[in-house]
Amino acid sequence: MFIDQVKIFVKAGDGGDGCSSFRREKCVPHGGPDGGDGGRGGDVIIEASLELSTLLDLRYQQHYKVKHARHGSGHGSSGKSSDDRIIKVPIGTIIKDKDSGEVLADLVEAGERSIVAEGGRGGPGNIHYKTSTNRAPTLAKPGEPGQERWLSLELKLLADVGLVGFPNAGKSSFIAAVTQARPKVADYPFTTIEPNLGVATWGARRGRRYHFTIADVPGLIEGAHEGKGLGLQFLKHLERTTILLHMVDVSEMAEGDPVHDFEVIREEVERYHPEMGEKPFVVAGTKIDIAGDAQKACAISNYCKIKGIPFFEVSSANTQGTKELILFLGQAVEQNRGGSEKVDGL
Ligand SMILES: Nc1nc2c(ncn2[C@@H]2O[C@H](COP(=O)(O)OP(=O)(O)OP(=O)(O)O)[C@@H](O)[C@H]2O)c(=O)[nH]1
Ligand SMILES: [Mg+2]
Repeated sequence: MFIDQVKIFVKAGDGGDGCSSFRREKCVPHGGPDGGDGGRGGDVIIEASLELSTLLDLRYQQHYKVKHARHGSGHGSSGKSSDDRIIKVPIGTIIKDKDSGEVLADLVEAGERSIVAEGGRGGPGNIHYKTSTNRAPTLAKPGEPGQERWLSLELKLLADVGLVGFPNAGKSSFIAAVTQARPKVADYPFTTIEPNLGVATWGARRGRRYHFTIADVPGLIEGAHEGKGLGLQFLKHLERTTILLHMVDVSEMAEGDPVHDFEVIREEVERYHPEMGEKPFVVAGTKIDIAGDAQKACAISNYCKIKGIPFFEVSSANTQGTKELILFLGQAVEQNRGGSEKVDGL
């Protein structure tokens, strides 16, 4: 199950109390204060991990508490600090304080961490309070409490290219053809019910390979921006993409008119959020291997030419046209990243 929103409660460890005690040894009268400090409470830390793709685990476990640190003791012994608690989340997780709504962190790289609740400091023992005028202080301080709060976590996938199109347009087949991802592909609508990510390798320069990530989300239908179908829930995963790839079925047996199909989806994207409408986009006519007399392909190709929209014909079945499209997308992504060197296609 793909879960992209959860609320969790975090409580860092309380600091241990400082100890008030006096050295007692044979033949050492008035041994002086020897109460040690309390240990430090462990932090609660959230870390982005490549191994996770959903926040599902956090749905099952909602409370994360770190143990109280140990108190200080005699003979100047400090209490043991409690261990930090590390919660792993997928890359692309945005952490907010639930009450204030403040964004605490947006974890965009593997291994990136954020301390979301700080452990309490240990209280000093009476060993620290000896002065020339007070040689036998009884004062020792309690440990500070660990921070606690409710957090809301939201996953917004990080991908360079987002696939949009009607159900059955061939989106998952495309990601399967050009990346290592192996999503389910079938000839019925809404085969994909959760996003898939894949990495496409498109270029090379001086021994370095160039990649970009593609997000395949469930198919859209008319009214998606209002929540029809699975659209709304998943369109947000395309918010952080650089470029959208509209996929339109141009096969002989496709039911719709390709230009109409494209316009419907385009409108859904634009109505979802103005920023999504401003993203650069490309159109791909899919299933070109079974396009028959290519009437549909010509219709959408001419339409794109008039509108000045980049257009590609592809087949995920025999990979016709996929190399050109991947090169185009790779160059667009690289340009967006600020790369200025010439990268050769593979
Ligand atoms: N011949 C041929 N069939 C294709 C091609 N691409 C996809 N198909 C077929 O079209 C059907 C739908 O493909 P999917 O990749 O599942 O389509 P989708 O857009 O991911 O569909 P949803 O997940 O339901 O939104 C499947 O039966 C595929 O085998 C292609 O390039 N050539
Ligand atoms: Mg699919």
